[in-house]
Amino acid sequence: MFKKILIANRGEIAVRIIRACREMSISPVAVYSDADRTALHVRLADQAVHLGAAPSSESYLCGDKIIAAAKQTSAEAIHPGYGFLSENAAFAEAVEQAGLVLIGPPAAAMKMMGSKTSARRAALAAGAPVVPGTTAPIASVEEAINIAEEIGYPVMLKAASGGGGKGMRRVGCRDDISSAFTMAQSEALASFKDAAVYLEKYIERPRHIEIQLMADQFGNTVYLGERECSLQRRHQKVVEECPSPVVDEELRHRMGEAAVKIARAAGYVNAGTIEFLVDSQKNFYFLEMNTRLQVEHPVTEMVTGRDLVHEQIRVAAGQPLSFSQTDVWLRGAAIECRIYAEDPEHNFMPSPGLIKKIKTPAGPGVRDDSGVYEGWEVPVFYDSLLAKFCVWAETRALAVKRLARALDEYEMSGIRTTLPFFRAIVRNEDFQQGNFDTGFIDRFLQTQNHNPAASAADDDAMAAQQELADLAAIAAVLHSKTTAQQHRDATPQATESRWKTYGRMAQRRF
Ligand code: MV4
Repeated sequence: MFKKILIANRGEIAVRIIRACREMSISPVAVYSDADRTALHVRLADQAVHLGAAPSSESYLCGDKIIAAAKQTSAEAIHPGYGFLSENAAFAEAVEQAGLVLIGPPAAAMKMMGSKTSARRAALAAGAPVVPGTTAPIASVEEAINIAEEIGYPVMLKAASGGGGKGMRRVGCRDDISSAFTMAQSEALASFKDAAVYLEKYIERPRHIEIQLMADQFGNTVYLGERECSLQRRHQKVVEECPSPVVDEELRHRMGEAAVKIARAAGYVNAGTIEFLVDSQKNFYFLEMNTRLQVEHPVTEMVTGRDLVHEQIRVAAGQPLSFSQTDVWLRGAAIECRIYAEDPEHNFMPSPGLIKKIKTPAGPGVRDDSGVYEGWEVPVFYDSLLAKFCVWAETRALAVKRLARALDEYEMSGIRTTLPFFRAIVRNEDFQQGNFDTGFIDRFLQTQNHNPAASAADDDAMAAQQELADLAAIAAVLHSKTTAQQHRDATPQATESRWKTYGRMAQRRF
């Protein structure tokens, strides 16, 4: 087993991996940027190596600096977490070249799944159900029209190098395909430096359900149930759960077997996730594979009782998985809320700053994977995920009750967070019934009296802000000031008071 592991990440996931290291008597090494000198992951590690300036391009994305830090500290392995370099095949190869172990899949599997068209080919070759469409990029508008006629409208144009919703265009009829094709191509080029787009049949109001996999180097590939990830806002997950309210034993078995076949076809080792779209008739279709540990892995851990990070480390060290398929069963239900430093009253604008106070819920069945502490200033440079708050209970209905109770205990002040938004979601009857699809959050926000005109203006502003990533510090401040004013001008009073009601309800009780 490894004696020392370098964690090439920050925030809550770095803390999560440090905890696994401690439990396995492995010494954890942190890395950090200028903005993270006092971050929680740095405080908790045995050693910490400074990488560079605050922007990720100067720090957490610098593969060579990270490999040098591992060598310098005599770490034998690198855990990349999620995001940053976690799905970068060139980094995986460089780690191996340096004589170190990457705690993740082989570079070849990362490459195969990184291209959506080659992932679709792999899934088809494995005999898994795949969304009908092409397995190669589309060369011309004529070709797009011919294929769309064949599979039937509506269709979806997607970036071959994409994922996560960028460069994606729904096309309802033949008249719209030419301009959609041009726009999808230029968006794909701008976002992924690759203009290639392909075509899929559009699945109406799908649910997003994914299968968690673990594979070792001895050919054991095991599925650990599914996660329901349909609750997303702008292609970002906000609530995830295990199991899915719509998946029964039989469907779980079929989806699990399909996922294992795809992983085997890819020569997959370590933790991975197969994403499926599930339609209203419960047909499931392969969408893409994520070749990393995922943000929402804790709900799977709570329901299977398995520690995925322990298993990742074991497998990377050349040991077999500690369990087989027959050892995996699901008990109870777990739900996760992603607590972001964002203001739900103002279209989820980033809200970095000093955390004045934190009170974390406790009691039966709760887990808080946090990367922050009271008195720390949340930097503007990175994803604003502060903590993943999870509950477990014997049934989904009890987990929902427990979530409502625990969210009311949670206090975080000084910055705006998504906590009030979750307090509202958990009181929604359709959520309580498990009755939702990928369009639920948008519809929910509309019923909360959200002002569409104002939010469109915010969206444009947000896109502009992304391009100015290096000026984020200045942009975010100017931005929130101006849009806050816009909102005061444009938003009906009812919206704000609704959110505040949930906040006050929580505060009165404690
Ligand atoms: C789709 C789809 C419908 N049909 N593909 C969005 C993110 C990307 N990973 C895939 N996405 C979708 N692909 C076909 N053929 C609908 C979505 C989609 C979606 C998927 C999962 C979770 C939330 C979503 C929200 C809007 C659209």
